[in-house]
Amino acid sequence: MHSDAQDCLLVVDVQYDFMPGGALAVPHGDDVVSVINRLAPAFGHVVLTQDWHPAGHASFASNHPGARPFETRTLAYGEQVMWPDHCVQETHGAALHAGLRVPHARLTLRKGHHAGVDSYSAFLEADRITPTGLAGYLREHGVRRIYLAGLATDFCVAWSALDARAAGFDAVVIEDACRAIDLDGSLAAAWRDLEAAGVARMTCAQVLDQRLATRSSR
Ligand code: VGL
Ligand code: ZN
Repeated sequence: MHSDAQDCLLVVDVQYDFMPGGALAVPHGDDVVSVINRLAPAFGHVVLTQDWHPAGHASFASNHPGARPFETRTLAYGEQVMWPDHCVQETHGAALHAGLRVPHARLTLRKGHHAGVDSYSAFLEADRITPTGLAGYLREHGVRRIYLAGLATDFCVAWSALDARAAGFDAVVIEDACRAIDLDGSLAAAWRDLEAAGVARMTCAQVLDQRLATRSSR
């Protein structure tokens, strides 16, 4: 028996630095805001994530002599894309988009706060060892299925969905509620990995139809 209380909408990194004109702009990143605003009222449980880096963060090209943005370097924990400085703690770029209408969001989980380790995933940092605590939080609330929306499809959304599956949750990526960076084929690779991991892919309309149908049959 599945109940609405077992579902959670995870809204990933809807922050100004990922919007057009931002420090790490995702093409059409601002389009997700209205889609998420349509989805959110259909969920009783909403969690937001916020990329939240200290100024000296290891994922910033500016902190590695000679590194150019978007190239890959090998750090202590493995491969790391060198990003432009973005989502620095307490800057405007790190703020959540003011157009988001999710008053009932219960938790804003900040990630990427350890200076030496990135965290695309909302569950596990890039060292693949350090948990964020989100899996425990969701389990304690009885959540079994996670719907994902936000930015960017091929980085933080995909890694979060894959780690959700690995942690034993069902996961659904709402494709039109996300936008991608698409670096060297990363978007196609992400969809391949998601499908292989058993992550479902739905549209906003499908999710809303499904949830209306479940509610009216109860
Ligand atoms: C993200 C790159 C670096 C994301 C965050 O939210 O997808 N991508 N930091
Ligand atoms: Zn980041």
